Amino acid sequence: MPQQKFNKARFNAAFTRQWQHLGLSSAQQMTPHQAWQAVSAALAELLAAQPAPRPAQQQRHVNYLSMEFLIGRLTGNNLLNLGWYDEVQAALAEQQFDLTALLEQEVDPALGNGGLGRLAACYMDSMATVGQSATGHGLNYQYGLFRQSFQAGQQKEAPDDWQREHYPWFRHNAALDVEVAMGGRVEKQENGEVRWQPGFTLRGEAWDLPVTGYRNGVTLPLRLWQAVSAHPFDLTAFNDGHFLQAEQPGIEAAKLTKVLYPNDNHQAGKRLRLMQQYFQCACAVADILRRHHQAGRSIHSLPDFEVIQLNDTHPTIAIPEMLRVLLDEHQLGWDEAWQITSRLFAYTNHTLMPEALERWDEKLMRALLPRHLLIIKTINQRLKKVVKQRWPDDKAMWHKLAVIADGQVRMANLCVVSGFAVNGVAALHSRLVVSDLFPEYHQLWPQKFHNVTNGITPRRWLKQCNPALAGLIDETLKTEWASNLDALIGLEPYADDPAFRQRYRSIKQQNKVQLTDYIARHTGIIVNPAALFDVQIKRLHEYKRQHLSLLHILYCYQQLCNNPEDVTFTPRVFLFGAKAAPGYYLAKNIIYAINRVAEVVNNDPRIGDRLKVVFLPDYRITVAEMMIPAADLSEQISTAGYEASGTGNMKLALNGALTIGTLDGANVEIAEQVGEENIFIFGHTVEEVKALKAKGYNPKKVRRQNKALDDLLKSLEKGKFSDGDKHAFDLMLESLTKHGDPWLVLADFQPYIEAQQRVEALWRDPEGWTRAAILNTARTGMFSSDRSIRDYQQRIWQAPR
Ligand code: GL7
Repeated sequence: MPQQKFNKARFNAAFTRQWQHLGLSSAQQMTPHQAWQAVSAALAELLAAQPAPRPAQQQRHVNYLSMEFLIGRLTGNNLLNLGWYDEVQAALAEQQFDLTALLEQEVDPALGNGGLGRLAACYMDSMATVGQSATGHGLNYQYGLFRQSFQAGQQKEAPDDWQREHYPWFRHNAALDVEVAMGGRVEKQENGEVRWQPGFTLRGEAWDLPVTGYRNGVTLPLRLWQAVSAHPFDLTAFNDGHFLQAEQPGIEAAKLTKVLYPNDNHQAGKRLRLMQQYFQCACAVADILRRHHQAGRSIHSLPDFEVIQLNDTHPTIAIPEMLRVLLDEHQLGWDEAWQITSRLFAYTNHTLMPEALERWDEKLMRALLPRHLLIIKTINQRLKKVVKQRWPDDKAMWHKLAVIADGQVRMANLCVVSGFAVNGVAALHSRLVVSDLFPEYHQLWPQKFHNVTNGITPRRWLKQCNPALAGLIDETLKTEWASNLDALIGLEPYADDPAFRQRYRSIKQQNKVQLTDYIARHTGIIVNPAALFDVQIKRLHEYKRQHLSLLHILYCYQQLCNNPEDVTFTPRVFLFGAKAAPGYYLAKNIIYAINRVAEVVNNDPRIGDRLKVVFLPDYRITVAEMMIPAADLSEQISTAGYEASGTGNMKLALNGALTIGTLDGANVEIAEQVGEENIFIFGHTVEEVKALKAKGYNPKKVRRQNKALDDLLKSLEKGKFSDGDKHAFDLMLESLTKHGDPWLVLADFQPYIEAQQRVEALWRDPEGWTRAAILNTARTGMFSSDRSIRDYQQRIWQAPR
């Protein structure tokens, strides 16, 4: 489809209507925020004319189900994708508005926690860009991920009311509203059939955001479902005089999509969360079937036209919901319904960590979704036959593979058993999904298992966030690389061109100066933009090991304290951005420790600007967009085997930060791409981690044998960074020593320090460093999410034959 041309007259007319609606007599009377809204609403109106693509021959429509879409600010991104930025800027300048300043008015829609939610957003962008017919289905949370601030070094959380009701990009289409039932019980009828008598119903409203493809005229809907009461006012209760109760259902319904659960890689197991999951799935399934019926197609052909991609197990309940509709509403027999369902669903696994693999209490599920539980039981009984046939008399095996066991419903098992495809998110991770998580399922159905390595959209994560570098690439390659990231390989020869290196380096420098200003404004800390910017940005989690970096900071500090005149010391700024789940106390203790150490280091007059530690508060997409282009070093230091992929690692490498990392997740593939001389790999491998644990890992012994490490830990234990408080960092320190150091922080300490010394050696050679940085940009084209989407198309989404 050709990209619509920007129509200035239509834009101006739409913009004018916006301020007229406000009852103003001129555009200039708007506040900056109102002006941003007016621009966005005017653009949304122009976009509404852009049609969604039809599926190509043999292409299925993709329904991407995710409880999180961490989209970030939309207005600037849509302008860039449409190619209208300059024209809109000029049109607004005629009315004395500065577009760049207006775009700063937008609050991030933070409808996700971290990597998993951001991945869903990148995939929407790429599906639109490659012209894949698709709908994203998520939830329209009133409160996104909490806002973070620090008080005396401790994380404080505040609600994130992002004002969804005034968000100008939304379109509510009342024709798409659906009713969702929950609770109640199932009754056996005389003919033996079961009937679900739900306890209450809600209404789901479809709020669509437009996802624009890159200059191809495509817009896809990101459909965020919002719960409202189906029967806002109970008249009988009102007439009975129960005034307050009369409004009760409305209050309950609105609660449902009030807030995003702030956990990342961890299941909370709350009733309201299960309600959210089911609500989203029921809305999505109804919507998919509505479209299918409207196209005049038979229910049996559903999997020929539609595929449902489950982003983790959070939307698994869509599987029994689909079966329920087919069985109870379409009156199909089990085999027919199963035949349809089992060709529809594909599941992406994003983690191996047991605490993140969802299990729902059977009792809770019975209370909320009694009919669905019965359906899951039927799936389980049928599975039992298959397992018994393959492994006769092996009770342990059945216990392992069952969908329901020990009073719990195992959602990942349900996905593998009922879906036609399962994929991991990086090569190493997909291998571990087969070998460690589902080896027996793999024996039963090897053809179901795939890998699709994650990706990132080069539009937001290079073109938009790093315009200077994007400009240099444009000028050098003279080709459209933003929708063909493999073209970056054309930069390779320039790594040896001193003039190009000079320009590349000065762009990085400018980006660092900009970040330096931001840091000063938001934290008051003055950092030296010539220092090495060492960046770790991701959720705060023990397995990601921000505390390993903290030990390195202490190591550097010690070095300087011992030898304040050391002229060979590499000046560094350690930059962190991370939120901890509010109930994850150990993670919050790590934040506190970093902040307290920062306080001491940053204010030590002997140190000056050679060492600074900055924890930027409220890390979110907008902050990432500023930090990534300014990073020199990318910290990807998780315990091997635990970071399924990572995507920040890709964004940083693409923008010319060198990675220091373990052989974990997509780091492995980044190393393959950029070459081992352009990355700093260290630490125990997956096999070594397993072997060490098997033989009995003793962190105390590691500590005893490493004096420097012992000294650093002692300085924390003795209160050197906490005004003498010896217990300030107990949670963190006890995990490292008393509780066996489950993430092998101490085991990887020495290799990490040595890798950091290799970093410093290269940093002392600016030409060599820049060369490596350029090669990182040139060789990370495969991490475009366009490539990931094409992999999904070829490996998973093909219409069944
Ligand atoms: C995650 C993984 O931890 C992360 O490594 C991966 O990049 C991301 C997207 O696939 O998914 N899994 C998970 O549960 N969360 C993630 O970010 C929250």
